[in-house]
Amino acid sequence: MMEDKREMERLKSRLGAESYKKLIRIDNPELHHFIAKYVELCNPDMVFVSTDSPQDIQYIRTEAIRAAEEHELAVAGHTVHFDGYYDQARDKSNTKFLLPQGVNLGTGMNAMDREEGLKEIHDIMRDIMRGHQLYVRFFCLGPLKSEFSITAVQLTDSGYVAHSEDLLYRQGYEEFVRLGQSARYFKFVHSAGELDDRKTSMNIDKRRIYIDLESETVYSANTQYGGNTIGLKKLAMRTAINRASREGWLNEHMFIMGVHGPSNRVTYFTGAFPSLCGKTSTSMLPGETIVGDDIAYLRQKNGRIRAVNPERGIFGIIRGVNSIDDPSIWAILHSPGEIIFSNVLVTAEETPYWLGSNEDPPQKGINHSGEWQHGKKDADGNDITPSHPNARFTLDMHLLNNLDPNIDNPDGVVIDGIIYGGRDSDTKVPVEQSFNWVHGVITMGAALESETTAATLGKEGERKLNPMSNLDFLSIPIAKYIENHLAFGHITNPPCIFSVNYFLRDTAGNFTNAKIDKAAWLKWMELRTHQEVEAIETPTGLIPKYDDLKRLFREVLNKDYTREEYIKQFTVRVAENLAKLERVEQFYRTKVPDTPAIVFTVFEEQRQRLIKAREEQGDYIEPDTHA
Ligand code: SPV
Ligand code: MN
Repeated sequence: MMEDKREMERLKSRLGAESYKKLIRIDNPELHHFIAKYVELCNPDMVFVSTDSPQDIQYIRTEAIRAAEEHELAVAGHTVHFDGYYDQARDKSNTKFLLPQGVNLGTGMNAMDREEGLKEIHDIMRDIMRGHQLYVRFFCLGPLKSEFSITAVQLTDSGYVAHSEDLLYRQGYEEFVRLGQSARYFKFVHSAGELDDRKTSMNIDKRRIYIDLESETVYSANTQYGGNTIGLKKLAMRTAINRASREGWLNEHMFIMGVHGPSNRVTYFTGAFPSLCGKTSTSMLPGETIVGDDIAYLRQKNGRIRAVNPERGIFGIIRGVNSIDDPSIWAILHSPGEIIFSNVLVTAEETPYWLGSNEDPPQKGINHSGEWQHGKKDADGNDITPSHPNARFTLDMHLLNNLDPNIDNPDGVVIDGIIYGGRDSDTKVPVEQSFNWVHGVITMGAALESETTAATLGKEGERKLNPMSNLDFLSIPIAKYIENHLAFGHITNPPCIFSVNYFLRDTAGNFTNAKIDKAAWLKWMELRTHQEVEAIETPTGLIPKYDDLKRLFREVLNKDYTREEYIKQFTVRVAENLAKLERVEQFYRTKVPDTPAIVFTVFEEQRQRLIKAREEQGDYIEPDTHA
């Protein structure tokens, strides 16, 4: 691409000598043009190009505070940020793919005509940064100098977004300099838009998140909530899933963790869980090591699957973090270090308080609704909770003491186990292994259901199908996505696939497990990947033997695990499993054109196994009685 001289002159005058010099160290005319285009369109008062130097990083953090998008708290390094009262979560209805004529992602995908969408978002973004400073930042999704990784440029007029990304992503300026014109980067343009006196986005009616797959560019306007604005998180998921599908790898909504087995062996697992189903807390279990809590890039290499975490930080749900269930994360959240709290309550002592913490709830403070006191109601007459249920903490994982040493390994880690988990009160046993890759992909991944919680809009306890917990982010048709998964296992050593369910209840409605029991399930799965424990074959998969769990509960949790608990938890509930099959199959038959035929074959085989078992043993089959 020829550099347009006049455009570059204009850009130089907008950026100022120093930022301009930083930018042109990157030899990439297309990138220069992209930045010039959005500086002219969005028209910020100032532009700051960051090279990731300590001074530049410090500048962004200071500016976020100076512009009152963040406020300092009592503990050194802690700040708080508030999103607007109606801007507290991912806005699914205004998040759309811009698709050219003739491209269709299938039912359930929110999409619109590309030309129309580009015009609309460019109209919305004209002069949108007037009065603001624009930050230009470069990142690398995944370890530096790795074939997994993707470079990305973020334009944002929010110091909070630019600062959050600093904690969550690997610095990429030098990577852009190194790659020059060969960089194949994602582009993100974000503006919080006009701000009110609390520095939150005002024009929520013009909130838009538009994804242009063709140019791998995402536009986000009139919003601040991280899931809508932090380009490298859920916005990059959309562009990366599409790119991955074209290139033959997978981008999953999965944690990556090292499970520590006998004799210092470390076995790596990924795990996909919908929001609020225990994903972060599993990846942070004491005694194990974390590579990532949210997103994984997976590639086949020499007959194995390897994975990297495109992120390096955590944007985690803070609700429910307490000193008893999560002592390590609790300690970090109360120690000096760089942490951004969002949408928590700030007390008179300038400390954060959140729902489900085991401190006494304050009677007043400042929260996402402004000045708050106990009993405050919103415009619709609803009680305002002290902190928002989706309040978050943002930190760099290097603050954790259980960070896995392979976090920055450019070759990733070898994955031996994949876990699918959902919130399921009445059907699936707490842990189960699939018979093989195809059975696991289809009956555990593609059939992943989860019950909605109070934290999401809509009726509580309603079951929703969420294939691989990735449905919200798919940028390819569901059938194609399932096909890609099936093909991905065609290697010498595919990982074992497991399902877990931390939420199974007994007939009286009580949970059959303690939260922390997942520590034992993980150790069992670790042993299974090395074929070091036997399993019992049931119609739906392979479950643990009592004696193995008894030993593991003693070793891992110092708990006495009774045969009664085991039977309650691992009894196969035939009718419920048949009903689940029915629901899931119905979904694929009616909503997913071109579902691979094997999906229905595998469902049918499972159904026949369940029916046969019921004829022989009844509706509830205790674990020790399988034929
Ligand atoms: C999730 O909801 O799955 C998250 C937070 O990880 S968000 O960034 O909003 O997607
Ligand atoms: Mn997530």
